[in-house]
Amino acid sequence: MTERAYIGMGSNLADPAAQLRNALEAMTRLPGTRLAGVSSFYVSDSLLPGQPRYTNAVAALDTDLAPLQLLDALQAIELDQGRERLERWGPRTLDLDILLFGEQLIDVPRLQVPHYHMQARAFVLYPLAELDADLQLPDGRRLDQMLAACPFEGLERLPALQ
Ligand code: ROI
Repeated sequence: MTERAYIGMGSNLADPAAQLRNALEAMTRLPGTRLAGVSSFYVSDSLLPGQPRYTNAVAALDTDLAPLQLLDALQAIELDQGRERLERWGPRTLDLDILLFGEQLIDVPRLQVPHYHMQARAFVLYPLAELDADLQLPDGRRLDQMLAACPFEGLERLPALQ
């Protein structure tokens, strides 16, 4: 069965926008998967002080992969782009998070969907809303209500690529 998954993307090292573009290219090559949409790129300060600024975006994938297969594939792309897990929450060349996977609620040690922190993160919610402003989460929360509680403040939307 094909499911619509939303992927949160982030980078704050080694030309972040290029990291995101490479990751999008890599996601188009995933088996049984179609890249259905990409948000604008947004730049914001790190939630942790002392790190370089992040570039973030959200991608929509239509995929026949199972959730953990998709997670494996995304982690392989992270590793391929030089991600080293040196410290939790540390700066990273590429972070790919499954935010939503169809209507599924997933809670296993490797994967929690909807993604835990998405409701508080403007750099996730605003790009997600570009792709589907009417989105309702499988736990009943509505994206427009989450946005109303999460100021745009501090986000800088980059102009679209030509
Ligand atoms: N801050 C921003 N702006 N974007 C991120 O993707 C991001 N990721 C993180 C922490 C360090 C929490 N801060 C972030 O993991």
